[in-house]
Amino acid sequence: MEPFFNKLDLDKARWESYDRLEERRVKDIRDCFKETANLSEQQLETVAYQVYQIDVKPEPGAIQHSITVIKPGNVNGECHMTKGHYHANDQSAEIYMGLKGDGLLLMQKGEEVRLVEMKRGVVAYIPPEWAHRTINVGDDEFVFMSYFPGDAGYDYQSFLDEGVRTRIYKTDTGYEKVSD
Ligand code: S6P
Ligand code: ZN
Repeated sequence: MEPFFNKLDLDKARWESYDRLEERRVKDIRDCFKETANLSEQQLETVAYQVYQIDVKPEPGAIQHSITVIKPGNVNGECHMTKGHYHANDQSAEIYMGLKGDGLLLMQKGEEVRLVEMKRGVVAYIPPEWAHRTINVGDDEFVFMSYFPGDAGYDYQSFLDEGVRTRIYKTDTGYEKVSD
């Protein structure tokens, strides 16, 4: 393949161009939240997050890179978050870099949980075999960039089946962690 580049607008925390935009609405990720009874149609249609993807072939040795934007908001108090996943190729690590806003990176491996506050400039390393999810705990959008192996893949079901050990709720002064 040919070398290529894309420009990152550091002020807007967005690519200037990208190949694909994936949007997930609350209705697409409702199983991630603890309490989902009585959600309005408007809330179900709300966009929780977007992934701006640069397409690279999903091959060993390649490096995928994308920008995720989590919109501010909550579902019955629980902050907007990504679905979260293990990598299907469980030997794949990943790097996240905070670009804008206030987020948390939650990593989980069996009973163990780690949380990293992902402000602008924080670079976090997700080792192989740790599930990972990001959460917007601020009042503005939370944006981060990810770099991961071409053949990492996604295993959403294992994380969903295992269940999350820590839930993050909005408070007047920030957020609180609740063990599940
Ligand atoms: C991919 C990487 C991110 C997420 C994105 C959305 O390995 O971790 O690009 O795909 O943040 O999260 P999720 O859990 O819906 O894929
Ligand atoms: Zn990942």
